[in-house]
Amino acid sequence: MKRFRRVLLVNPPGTEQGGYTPSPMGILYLAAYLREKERGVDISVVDGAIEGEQRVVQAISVFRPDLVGVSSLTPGRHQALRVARLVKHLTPSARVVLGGIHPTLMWSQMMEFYPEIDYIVRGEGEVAFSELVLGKKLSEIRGLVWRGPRNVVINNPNQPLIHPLDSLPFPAWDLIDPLKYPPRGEGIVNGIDLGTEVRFSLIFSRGCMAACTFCSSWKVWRGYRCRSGKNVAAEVEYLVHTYNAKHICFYDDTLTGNRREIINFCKEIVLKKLKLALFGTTRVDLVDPELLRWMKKAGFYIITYGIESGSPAMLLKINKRTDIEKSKRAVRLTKKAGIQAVALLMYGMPTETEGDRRLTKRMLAEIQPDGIGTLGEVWIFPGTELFEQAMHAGIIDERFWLGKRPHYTYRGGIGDDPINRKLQLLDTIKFTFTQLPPPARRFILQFKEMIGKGIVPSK
Ligand code: B12
Ligand code: SF4
Repeated sequence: MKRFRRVLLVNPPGTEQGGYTPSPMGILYLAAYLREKERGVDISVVDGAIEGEQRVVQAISVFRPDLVGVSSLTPGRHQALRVARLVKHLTPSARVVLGGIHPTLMWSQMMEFYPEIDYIVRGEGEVAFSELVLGKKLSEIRGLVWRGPRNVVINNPNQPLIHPLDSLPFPAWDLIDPLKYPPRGEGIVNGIDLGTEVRFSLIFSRGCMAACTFCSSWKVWRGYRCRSGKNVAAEVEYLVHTYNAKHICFYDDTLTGNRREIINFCKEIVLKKLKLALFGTTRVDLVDPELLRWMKKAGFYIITYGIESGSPAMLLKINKRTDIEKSKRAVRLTKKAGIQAVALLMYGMPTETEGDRRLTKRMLAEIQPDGIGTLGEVWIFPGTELFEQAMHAGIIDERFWLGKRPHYTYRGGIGDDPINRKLQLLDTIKFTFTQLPPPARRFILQFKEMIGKGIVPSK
Protein backbone atom coordinates (compact mmCIF):
# COMPACT_ATOMS: atom_id res chain seq x y z
CA MET A 1 0.00 0.00 0.00
CA LYS A 2 1.14 3.56 -0.78
CA ARG A 3 2.92 5.39 1.99
CA PHE A 4 1.88 9.00 2.54
CA ARG A 5 4.48 11.76 2.99
CA ARG A 6 2.53 14.98 3.42
CA VAL A 7 -0.33 14.79 5.87
CA LEU A 8 -2.79 17.58 6.64
CA LEU A 9 -5.20 17.29 9.58
CA VAL A 10 -8.24 19.57 9.60
CA ASN A 11 -10.89 20.52 12.10
CA PRO A 12 -13.63 21.82 9.77
CA PRO A 13 -14.42 25.54 9.50
CA GLY A 14 -17.92 26.45 10.65
CA THR A 15 -17.82 24.24 13.75
CA GLU A 16 -16.79 26.94 16.19
CA GLN A 17 -18.82 27.41 19.37
CA GLY A 18 -18.01 30.97 20.41
CA GLY A 19 -16.27 31.09 23.77
CA TYR A 20 -16.52 27.31 24.06
CA THR A 21 -14.26 26.59 21.07
CA PRO A 22 -11.46 24.36 22.37
CA SER A 23 -8.34 23.17 20.59
CA PRO A 24 -9.05 20.06 18.47
CA MET A 25 -7.51 17.47 20.78
CA GLY A 26 -8.41 14.44 18.65
CA ILE A 27 -6.32 15.51 15.65
CA LEU A 28 -3.54 16.89 17.88
CA TYR A 29 -3.21 13.40 19.40
CA LEU A 30 -3.13 11.85 15.92
CA ALA A 31 -0.36 14.22 14.85
CA ALA A 32 1.71 13.63 17.99
CA TYR A 33 1.42 9.85 17.75
CA LEU A 34 2.32 9.79 14.06
CA ARG A 35 5.29 12.08 14.62
CA GLU A 36 6.55 9.81 17.39
CA LYS A 37 6.27 6.75 15.12
CA GLU A 38 7.89 8.30 12.06
CA ARG A 39 9.87 11.51 11.76
CA GLY A 40 9.93 11.41 7.95
CA VAL A 41 6.31 12.52 7.44
CA ASP A 42 5.45 16.22 7.01
CA ILE A 43 2.46 16.97 9.23
CA SER A 44 0.37 20.10 9.28
CA VAL A 45 -2.70 20.87 11.41
CA VAL A 46 -5.33 23.50 10.61
CA ASP A 47 -8.14 24.27 13.01
CA GLY A 48 -10.71 25.71 10.61
CA ALA A 49 -13.00 26.48 13.56
CA ILE A 50 -10.52 29.17 14.63
CA GLU A 51 -8.70 30.01 11.40
CA GLY A 52 -11.57 29.89 8.87
CA GLU A 53 -12.02 28.32 5.45
CA GLN A 54 -9.52 30.51 3.61
CA ARG A 55 -6.74 29.10 5.76
CA VAL A 56 -7.87 25.54 4.95
CA VAL A 57 -7.93 26.33 1.22
CA GLN A 58 -4.47 27.87 1.51
CA ALA A 59 -3.12 24.87 3.40
CA ILE A 60 -4.43 22.46 0.77
CA SER A 61 -3.11 24.55 -2.14
CA VAL A 62 0.29 25.44 -0.69
CA PHE A 63 1.17 22.45 1.52
CA ARG A 64 -0.19 20.07 -1.18
CA PRO A 65 -0.88 17.11 1.10
CA ASP A 66 -1.17 13.58 -0.26
CA LEU A 67 -3.46 12.62 2.65
CA VAL A 68 -5.98 14.85 4.43
CA GLY A 69 -7.59 13.74 7.70
CA VAL A 70 -10.80 15.47 8.72
CA SER A 71 -12.53 15.30 12.09
CA SER A 72 -16.32 15.19 12.33
CA LEU A 73 -19.03 15.32 14.97
CA THR A 74 -22.64 14.87 13.85
CA PRO A 75 -23.71 18.53 13.59
CA GLY A 76 -20.48 19.35 11.73
CA ARG A 77 -20.66 16.45 9.23
CA HIS A 78 -21.51 18.66 6.24
CA GLN A 79 -18.66 21.02 7.08
CA ALA A 80 -16.32 18.00 7.16
CA LEU A 81 -17.66 16.86 3.79
CA ARG A 82 -17.09 20.35 2.41
CA VAL A 83 -13.41 20.06 3.38
CA ALA A 84 -13.27 16.67 1.63
CA ARG A 85 -14.71 18.22 -1.56
CA LEU A 86 -12.27 21.12 -1.38
CA VAL A 87 -9.43 18.60 -1.23
CA LYS A 88 -10.73 16.68 -4.25
CA HIS A 89 -11.15 19.95 -6.14
CA LEU A 90 -7.80 21.51 -5.27
CA THR A 91 -5.53 18.43 -5.20
CA PRO A 92 -7.49 15.61 -6.89
CA SER A 93 -4.80 13.01 -6.27
CA ALA A 94 -4.89 13.47 -2.47
CA ARG A 95 -6.75 10.92 -0.37
CA VAL A 96 -9.29 11.86 2.30
CA VAL A 97 -9.80 10.05 5.61
CA LEU A 98 -12.54 10.95 8.08
CA GLY A 99 -12.60 10.21 11.81
CA GLY A 100 -14.50 11.27 14.94
CA ILE A 101 -17.84 10.27 16.39
CA HIS A 102 -20.10 10.73 13.35
CA PRO A 103 -18.05 8.69 10.84
CA THR A 104 -17.44 6.13 13.60
CA LEU A 105 -21.15 5.53 14.04
CA MET A 106 -22.36 6.24 10.49
CA TRP A 107 -19.47 4.79 8.44
CA SER A 108 -21.69 2.69 6.22
CA GLN A 109 -23.96 5.54 5.14
CA MET A 110 -21.06 7.95 4.71
CA MET A 111 -19.07 5.57 2.51
CA GLU A 112 -22.17 4.79 0.43
CA PHE A 113 -23.25 8.36 -0.22
CA TYR A 114 -20.04 10.38 -0.27
CA PRO A 115 -17.43 9.28 -2.82
CA GLU A 116 -15.19 12.15 -1.68
CA ILE A 117 -14.34 10.02 1.38
CA ASP A 118 -11.65 7.43 0.68
CA TYR A 119 -11.32 5.99 4.19
CA ILE A 120 -12.92 6.19 7.61
CA VAL A 121 -11.15 5.40 10.88
CA ARG A 122 -13.63 4.18 13.48
CA GLY A 123 -13.14 5.00 17.17
CA GLU A 124 -9.80 5.71 18.78
CA GLY A 125 -7.71 6.89 15.87
CA GLU A 126 -4.00 7.06 16.71
CA VAL A 127 -2.88 3.56 15.73
CA ALA A 128 -5.08 3.05 12.64
CA PHE A 129 -4.29 6.50 11.29
CA SER A 130 -0.53 6.12 11.60
CA GLU A 131 -0.70 2.63 10.06
CA LEU A 132 -2.60 4.12 7.12
CA VAL A 133 -0.03 6.88 6.68
CA LEU A 134 2.88 4.47 6.95
CA GLY A 135 1.51 2.24 4.21
CA LYS A 136 0.32 -0.87 6.06
CA LYS A 137 -1.82 -3.17 3.92
CA LEU A 138 -5.38 -1.77 4.11
CA SER A 139 -6.96 -5.13 4.93
CA GLU A 140 -4.68 -5.37 7.99
CA ILE A 141 -5.45 -1.98 9.53
CA ARG A 142 -7.91 -2.59 12.35
CA GLY A 143 -10.62 0.04 12.72
CA LEU A 144 -10.33 1.09 9.06
CA VAL A 145 -13.22 1.30 6.60
CA TRP A 146 -12.08 1.36 2.96
CA ARG A 147 -13.11 0.59 -0.59
CA GLY A 148 -11.97 -2.75 -1.99
CA PRO A 149 -12.19 -4.15 -5.54
CA ARG A 150 -15.23 -2.93 -7.49
CA ASN A 151 -15.64 -0.20 -4.87
CA VAL A 152 -17.07 -2.58 -2.27
CA VAL A 153 -16.93 -0.98 1.19
CA ILE A 154 -14.92 -3.10 3.62
CA ASN A 155 -15.17 -2.63 7.38
CA ASN A 156 -12.16 -4.13 9.14
CA PRO A 157 -12.46 -5.51 12.71
CA ASN A 158 -12.10 -3.11 15.67
CA GLN A 159 -8.75 -1.66 16.64
CA PRO A 160 -7.72 -2.74 20.18
CA LEU A 161 -7.81 0.17 22.63
CA ILE A 162 -4.59 1.85 23.72
CA HIS A 163 -3.33 0.76 27.17
CA PRO A 164 -2.04 2.53 29.16
CA LEU A 165 -3.01 6.02 27.98
CA ASP A 166 0.27 7.32 29.42
CA SER A 167 1.99 5.59 26.51
CA LEU A 168 0.59 8.32 24.24
CA PRO A 169 2.64 11.45 23.68
CA PHE A 170 1.09 14.81 24.66
CA PRO A 171 -1.07 16.36 21.92
CA ALA A 172 1.04 18.20 19.31
CA TRP A 173 0.39 21.62 20.85
CA ASP A 174 3.22 23.09 18.78
CA LEU A 175 1.31 22.46 15.53
CA ILE A 176 -1.37 25.04 16.45
CA ASP A 177 -1.28 28.33 18.26
CA PRO A 178 -3.03 27.59 21.58
CA LEU A 179 -3.07 31.29 22.39
CA LYS A 180 -5.60 31.93 19.60
CA TYR A 181 -8.35 30.19 21.57
CA PRO A 182 -10.90 32.30 23.42
CA PRO A 183 -11.14 33.00 27.15
CA ARG A 184 -14.29 31.80 28.84
CA GLY A 185 -15.79 32.75 32.18
CA GLU A 186 -16.28 35.64 34.53
CA GLY A 187 -14.55 36.77 37.67
CA ILE A 188 -11.20 36.18 39.32
CA VAL A 189 -10.23 32.71 40.52
CA ASN A 190 -6.91 32.18 42.33
CA GLY A 191 -5.87 35.61 41.05
CA ILE A 192 -6.67 34.56 37.45
CA ASP A 193 -9.02 36.70 35.38
CA LEU A 194 -11.29 34.19 33.60
CA GLY A 195 -12.61 36.91 31.31
CA THR A 196 -9.21 37.48 29.70
CA GLU A 197 -7.12 34.32 30.13
CA VAL A 198 -7.15 31.83 27.24
CA ARG A 199 -8.88 28.61 28.27
CA PHE A 200 -6.73 25.56 27.48
CA SER A 201 -8.33 22.17 26.86
CA LEU A 202 -7.11 18.91 28.32
CA ILE A 203 -8.16 15.27 28.41
CA PHE A 204 -7.52 13.18 31.54
CA SER A 205 -9.50 10.11 30.48
CA ARG A 206 -11.32 8.52 27.58
CA GLY A 207 -14.83 7.11 27.84
CA CYS A 208 -17.33 6.55 30.57
CA MET A 209 -18.64 3.73 32.72
CA ALA A 210 -22.31 4.50 32.10
CA ALA A 211 -24.59 4.10 29.08
CA CYS A 212 -27.24 6.84 29.10
CA THR A 213 -29.95 6.54 26.47
CA PHE A 214 -29.31 9.99 24.94
CA CYS A 215 -25.52 9.64 24.67
CA SER A 216 -23.25 7.76 22.25
CA SER A 217 -19.85 8.65 23.67
CA TRP A 218 -19.62 5.33 25.51
CA LYS A 219 -20.12 3.45 22.23
CA VAL A 220 -17.08 5.09 20.71
CA TRP A 221 -14.77 4.67 23.67
CA ARG A 222 -15.99 1.25 24.81
CA GLY A 223 -15.32 1.65 28.55
CA TYR A 224 -13.30 3.99 30.71
CA ARG A 225 -9.51 4.48 30.76
CA CYS A 226 -7.51 7.24 32.34
CA ARG A 227 -4.03 8.72 32.31
CA SER A 228 -2.02 8.83 35.51
CA GLY A 229 -2.23 11.99 37.59
CA LYS A 230 1.54 12.45 37.20
CA ASN A 231 1.31 12.31 33.41
CA VAL A 232 -1.52 14.87 33.25
CA ALA A 233 0.27 17.17 35.72
CA ALA A 234 3.37 16.98 33.51
CA GLU A 235 1.30 18.14 30.53
CA VAL A 236 -0.15 20.98 32.59
CA GLU A 237 3.36 21.99 33.63
CA TYR A 238 4.42 21.95 29.97
CA LEU A 239 1.46 24.23 29.08
CA VAL A 240 2.26 26.57 31.96
CA HIS A 241 5.94 26.86 31.03
CA THR A 242 5.45 27.06 27.26
CA TYR A 243 2.32 29.21 26.99
CA ASN A 244 1.85 30.61 30.48
CA ALA A 245 -1.42 28.65 30.74
CA LYS A 246 -3.57 29.51 33.75
CA HIS A 247 -7.10 28.49 32.93
CA ILE A 248 -7.67 24.84 32.02
CA CYS A 249 -10.85 23.02 31.09
CA PHE A 250 -10.98 19.23 31.25
CA TYR A 251 -13.17 17.94 28.43
CA ASP A 252 -13.59 14.48 29.90
CA ASP A 253 -16.95 12.75 29.97
CA THR A 254 -16.26 11.62 33.54
CA LEU A 255 -13.31 13.45 35.02
CA THR A 256 -13.26 11.72 38.41
CA GLY A 257 -13.70 8.16 37.11
CA ASN A 258 -10.43 7.17 38.79
CA ARG A 259 -10.38 8.77 42.23
CA ARG A 260 -6.78 7.80 43.02
CA GLU A 261 -5.35 9.37 39.86
CA ILE A 262 -7.30 12.60 40.24
CA ILE A 263 -6.01 12.96 43.79
CA ASN A 264 -2.48 12.20 42.56
CA PHE A 265 -2.92 14.89 39.91
CA CYS A 266 -4.08 17.44 42.50
CA LYS A 267 -1.15 16.57 44.79
CA GLU A 268 1.30 17.08 41.90
CA ILE A 269 -0.22 20.47 41.07
CA VAL A 270 0.08 21.53 44.72
CA LEU A 271 3.65 20.19 44.91
CA LYS A 272 4.66 22.02 41.73
CA LYS A 273 3.07 25.20 43.17
CA LEU A 274 1.15 25.85 39.94
CA LYS A 275 -1.48 28.57 40.23
CA LEU A 276 -4.43 27.48 38.14
CA ALA A 277 -8.15 27.79 37.54
CA LEU A 278 -9.51 24.34 36.66
CA PHE A 279 -12.87 23.29 35.30
CA GLY A 280 -14.28 19.77 34.86
CA THR A 281 -17.37 17.61 34.45
CA THR A 282 -18.26 14.35 36.14
CA ARG A 283 -20.96 12.06 37.49
CA VAL A 284 -22.63 12.70 40.85
CA ASP A 285 -21.70 9.24 42.15
CA LEU A 286 -17.99 9.84 41.69
CA VAL A 287 -17.12 12.49 44.27
CA ASP A 288 -16.45 12.47 48.01
CA PRO A 289 -15.23 14.99 50.61
CA GLU A 290 -11.53 14.08 50.48
CA LEU A 291 -11.39 14.11 46.68
CA LEU A 292 -13.16 17.48 46.56
CA ARG A 293 -10.79 18.94 49.14
CA TRP A 294 -7.84 18.01 46.94
CA MET A 295 -9.57 19.34 43.85
CA LYS A 296 -10.14 22.66 45.59
CA LYS A 297 -6.48 22.84 46.63
CA ALA A 298 -5.36 22.21 43.04
CA GLY A 299 -7.53 25.06 41.71
CA PHE A 300 -10.85 23.55 40.62
CA TYR A 301 -13.44 26.31 40.77
CA ILE A 302 -16.40 24.65 38.97
CA ILE A 303 -17.56 21.09 38.63
CA THR A 304 -20.48 20.45 36.31
CA TYR A 305 -22.59 17.38 37.03
CA GLY A 306 -24.85 15.43 34.68
CA ILE A 307 -27.80 15.48 37.08
CA GLU A 308 -30.39 15.42 34.27
CA SER A 309 -33.57 15.09 36.38
CA GLY A 310 -35.06 15.18 39.87
CA SER A 311 -37.45 12.39 39.02
CA PRO A 312 -36.38 8.84 39.94
CA ALA A 313 -38.60 7.50 37.15
CA MET A 314 -36.83 9.65 34.53
CA LEU A 315 -33.37 8.69 35.82
CA LEU A 316 -34.38 5.07 35.35
CA LYS A 317 -35.81 5.76 31.92
CA ILE A 318 -32.62 7.40 30.65
CA ASN A 319 -30.48 4.73 32.33
CA LYS A 320 -28.51 7.34 34.29
CA ARG A 321 -27.59 4.83 36.99
CA THR A 322 -27.60 7.50 39.70
CA ASP A 323 -30.28 8.60 42.15
CA ILE A 324 -31.62 11.81 43.62
CA GLU A 325 -29.81 11.36 46.92
CA LYS A 326 -26.47 11.10 45.12
CA SER A 327 -27.23 14.26 43.13
CA LYS A 328 -28.09 16.15 46.28
CA ARG A 329 -25.01 14.84 48.07
CA ALA A 330 -22.64 15.75 45.22
CA VAL A 331 -23.90 19.35 45.05
CA ARG A 332 -23.81 19.73 48.84
CA LEU A 333 -20.27 18.36 49.17
CA THR A 334 -18.96 20.39 46.24
CA LYS A 335 -20.30 23.65 47.61
CA LYS A 336 -18.98 22.75 51.06
CA ALA A 337 -15.51 22.22 49.55
CA GLY A 338 -15.68 25.77 48.16
CA ILE A 339 -16.17 24.73 44.51
CA GLN A 340 -19.15 25.87 42.44
CA ALA A 341 -21.53 23.06 41.52
CA VAL A 342 -23.38 23.34 38.22
CA ALA A 343 -26.33 21.08 37.43
CA LEU A 344 -26.68 19.89 33.83
CA LEU A 345 -30.30 19.02 33.17
CA MET A 346 -32.39 17.45 30.45
CA TYR A 347 -35.91 18.69 29.85
CA GLY A 348 -38.48 17.14 27.59
CA MET A 349 -37.33 13.53 27.35
CA PRO A 350 -39.95 11.12 26.04
CA THR A 351 -42.49 10.08 28.70
CA GLU A 352 -41.50 12.98 30.97
CA THR A 353 -44.59 14.38 32.66
CA GLU A 354 -45.43 17.61 34.41
CA GLY A 355 -45.02 15.64 37.67
CA ASP A 356 -41.45 14.69 36.71
CA ARG A 357 -40.65 18.32 36.03
CA ARG A 358 -42.11 19.36 39.35
CA LEU A 359 -39.77 16.90 41.05
CA THR A 360 -36.80 18.42 39.22
CA LYS A 361 -37.80 21.93 40.26
CA ARG A 362 -38.30 20.81 43.84
CA MET A 363 -34.85 19.20 43.87
CA LEU A 364 -33.24 22.34 42.44
CA ALA A 365 -34.94 24.50 45.05
CA GLU A 366 -33.53 22.23 47.72
CA ILE A 367 -29.95 21.85 46.49
CA GLN A 368 -29.52 25.39 45.07
CA PRO A 369 -26.77 24.68 42.54
CA ASP A 370 -24.49 27.59 41.62
CA GLY A 371 -25.56 27.27 37.99
CA ILE A 372 -27.88 25.32 35.71
CA GLY A 373 -27.08 24.15 32.20
CA THR A 374 -29.92 22.92 30.03
CA LEU A 375 -31.07 23.10 26.44
CA GLY A 376 -34.78 23.02 27.30
CA GLU A 377 -35.26 20.51 24.50
CA VAL A 378 -33.81 17.14 23.56
CA TRP A 379 -31.39 16.61 20.70
CA ILE A 380 -31.27 13.16 19.21
CA PHE A 381 -27.95 11.87 17.86
CA PRO A 382 -27.09 8.69 15.94
CA GLY A 383 -25.94 5.63 17.83
CA THR A 384 -28.05 6.45 20.90
CA GLU A 385 -30.82 4.37 22.33
CA LEU A 386 -33.01 7.45 22.04
CA PHE A 387 -32.45 7.36 18.30
CA GLU A 388 -33.50 3.71 18.24
CA GLN A 389 -36.65 4.59 20.18
CA ALA A 390 -37.45 7.43 17.80
CA MET A 391 -36.88 5.10 14.86
CA HIS A 392 -39.24 2.51 16.28
CA ALA A 393 -41.80 5.24 16.89
CA GLY A 394 -41.55 6.03 13.19
CA ILE A 395 -40.53 9.68 13.57
CA ILE A 396 -36.99 9.40 12.18
CA ASP A 397 -34.79 7.02 10.21
CA GLU A 398 -31.13 6.89 9.22
CA ARG A 399 -31.77 8.99 6.08
CA PHE A 400 -32.15 11.93 8.46
CA TRP A 401 -28.36 12.17 8.70
CA LEU A 402 -28.09 12.74 4.94
CA GLY A 403 -30.08 15.95 5.37
CA LYS A 404 -28.81 19.33 6.46
CA ARG A 405 -30.28 19.56 9.96
CA PRO A 406 -27.52 19.30 12.58
CA HIS A 407 -29.45 16.97 14.87
CA TYR A 408 -33.03 15.88 15.42
CA THR A 409 -34.75 18.22 17.87
CA TYR A 410 -37.33 16.32 19.85
CA ARG A 411 -40.02 18.62 21.13
CA GLY A 412 -42.60 16.01 22.15
CA GLY A 413 -41.54 15.93 25.77
CA ILE A 414 -44.69 15.74 27.66
CA GLY A 415 -48.00 14.18 26.87
CA ASP A 416 -49.43 12.94 23.64
CA ASP A 417 -46.51 12.54 21.24
CA PRO A 418 -45.46 9.61 19.02
CA ILE A 419 -42.53 8.37 21.12
CA ASN A 420 -44.57 8.59 24.29
CA ARG A 421 -47.45 6.66 22.83
CA LYS A 422 -45.16 4.03 21.35
CA LEU A 423 -43.13 3.66 24.55
CA GLN A 424 -46.26 3.37 26.65
CA LEU A 425 -47.54 0.69 24.30
CA LEU A 426 -44.22 -1.15 24.47
CA ASP A 427 -44.17 -0.92 28.27
CA THR A 428 -47.63 -2.46 28.32
CA ILE A 429 -46.57 -5.22 25.91
CA LYS A 430 -43.43 -5.92 27.95
CA PHE A 431 -45.37 -5.98 31.21
CA THR A 432 -48.05 -8.25 29.79
CA PHE A 433 -45.35 -10.46 28.30
CA THR A 434 -43.55 -10.94 31.61
CA GLN A 435 -46.85 -11.87 33.30
CA LEU A 436 -47.53 -14.68 30.83
CA PRO A 437 -46.78 -18.32 31.75
CA PRO A 438 -43.47 -19.64 30.26
CA PRO A 439 -45.03 -21.78 27.46
CA ALA A 440 -46.93 -18.76 26.15
CA ARG A 441 -43.75 -16.65 26.29
CA ARG A 442 -41.82 -19.31 24.37
CA PHE A 443 -44.52 -19.38 21.72
CA ILE A 444 -44.40 -15.59 21.32
CA LEU A 445 -40.60 -15.63 21.06
CA GLN A 446 -40.76 -18.27 18.32
CA PHE A 447 -43.43 -16.27 16.55
CA LYS A 448 -41.32 -13.13 16.91
CA GLU A 449 -38.35 -14.85 15.29
CA MET A 450 -40.58 -16.05 12.48
CA ILE A 451 -41.82 -12.64 11.52
CA GLY A 452 -38.39 -11.11 12.15
CA LYS A 453 -39.69 -8.27 14.29
CA GLY A 454 -38.45 -7.36 17.78
CA ILE A 455 -40.15 -5.96 20.84
CA VAL A 456 -38.18 -2.86 21.69
CA PRO A 457 -37.19 -2.87 25.33
CA SER A 458 -37.83 0.50 26.93
CA LYS A 459 -35.74 1.17 29.96
C1 B12 B 1 -14.48 18.99 23.21
C2 B12 B 1 -15.84 18.62 22.72
C3 B12 B 1 -16.46 19.52 21.86
C4 B12 B 1 -15.77 20.73 21.33
C5 B12 B 1 -14.89 20.45 20.13
C6 B12 B 1 -15.04 19.14 19.46
C7 B12 B 1 -13.86 18.79 18.55
N1 B12 B 1 -13.59 19.57 17.53
O1 B12 B 1 -13.22 17.82 18.76
C8 B12 B 1 -16.94 21.70 21.02
C9 B12 B 1 -17.17 22.57 22.24
C10 B12 B 1 -16.78 22.60 19.80
C11 B12 B 1 -18.06 20.69 20.88
C12 B12 B 1 -19.24 20.97 20.28
C13 B12 B 1 -20.30 20.10 20.22
N2 B12 B 1 -20.34 18.88 20.80
CO1 B12 B 1 -18.89 18.01 21.66
N3 B12 B 1 -17.67 17.11 22.71
C14 B12 B 1 -16.48 17.42 23.09
C15 B12 B 1 -15.96 16.32 24.04
C16 B12 B 1 -16.35 16.71 25.47
C17 B12 B 1 -14.50 16.00 23.99
C18 B12 B 1 -13.94 15.74 22.58
C19 B12 B 1 -12.50 15.36 22.69
O2 B12 B 1 -11.63 16.18 22.55
N4 B12 B 1 -12.24 14.10 23.02
C20 B12 B 1 -10.90 13.59 23.19
C21 B12 B 1 -10.24 13.25 21.86
C22 B12 B 1 -8.93 12.56 22.09
O3 B12 B 1 -11.15 12.38 21.20
P1 B12 B 1 -11.81 12.70 19.80
O4 B12 B 1 -11.88 14.12 19.53
O5 B12 B 1 -13.04 11.91 19.69
O6 B12 B 1 -10.72 12.07 18.78
C23 B12 B 1 -10.37 10.71 18.72
C24 B12 B 1 -11.25 9.86 17.78
O7 B12 B 1 -12.58 10.30 17.68
C25 B12 B 1 -10.53 9.86 16.47
N5 B12 B 1 -10.66 11.02 15.58
C26 B12 B 1 -11.19 12.23 15.78
N6 B12 B 1 -11.03 13.00 14.69
C27 B12 B 1 -10.38 12.28 13.77
C28 B12 B 1 -9.95 12.58 12.47
C29 B12 B 1 -9.29 11.60 11.75
C30 B12 B 1 -8.80 11.93 10.38
C31 B12 B 1 -9.08 10.30 12.29
C32 B12 B 1 -8.37 9.28 11.50
C33 B12 B 1 -9.49 10.00 13.59
C34 B12 B 1 -10.14 10.99 14.32
O8 B12 B 1 -9.18 9.79 16.90
C35 B12 B 1 -9.01 10.67 18.03
C36 B12 B 1 -7.92 10.15 18.92
O9 B12 B 1 -8.20 8.85 19.38
C37 B12 B 1 -16.82 15.11 23.55
C38 B12 B 1 -17.01 13.98 24.52
C39 B12 B 1 -15.84 13.03 24.47
N7 B12 B 1 -15.39 12.66 25.60
O10 B12 B 1 -15.30 12.68 23.42
C40 B12 B 1 -18.13 15.82 23.18
C41 B12 B 1 -19.00 15.23 22.09
C42 B12 B 1 -18.12 14.77 20.96
N8 B12 B 1 -19.79 16.39 21.68
C43 B12 B 1 -21.02 16.15 21.48
C44 B12 B 1 -21.99 17.13 21.17
C45 B12 B 1 -23.44 16.70 21.32
C46 B12 B 1 -21.61 18.42 20.79
C47 B12 B 1 -22.53 19.55 20.32
C48 B12 B 1 -23.73 19.18 19.50
C49 B12 B 1 -22.91 20.30 21.62
C50 B12 B 1 -23.69 21.57 21.51
N9 B12 B 1 -24.40 21.83 22.59
O11 B12 B 1 -23.68 22.32 20.56
C51 B12 B 1 -21.55 20.44 19.53
C52 B12 B 1 -21.44 20.10 18.02
C53 B12 B 1 -20.39 20.90 17.30
C54 B12 B 1 -20.33 20.66 15.80
N10 B12 B 1 -20.49 21.71 15.05
O12 B12 B 1 -20.18 19.56 15.31
C55 B12 B 1 -21.30 14.65 21.61
C56 B12 B 1 -21.27 13.96 20.24
C57 B12 B 1 -22.58 13.87 19.55
C58 B12 B 1 -22.36 13.61 18.08
N11 B12 B 1 -22.85 12.49 17.60
O13 B12 B 1 -21.79 14.42 17.41
C59 B12 B 1 -20.11 14.19 22.52
C60 B12 B 1 -19.69 12.75 22.34
C61 B12 B 1 -20.55 14.45 23.98
C62 B12 B 1 -21.53 13.42 24.52
N12 B12 B 1 -21.17 12.73 25.57
O14 B12 B 1 -22.61 13.23 24.00
N13 B12 B 1 -17.74 19.50 21.45
S1 SF4 C 1 -22.61 9.64 32.15
FE1 SF4 C 1 -22.31 11.26 30.57
S2 SF4 C 1 -20.76 10.49 29.13
FE2 SF4 C 1 -21.45 8.76 30.41
S3 SF4 C 1 -23.00 7.75 29.15
FE3 SF4 C 1 -24.06 9.20 30.51
S4 SF4 C 1 -24.18 11.14 29.36
FE4 SF4 C 1 -22.69 9.81 28.28
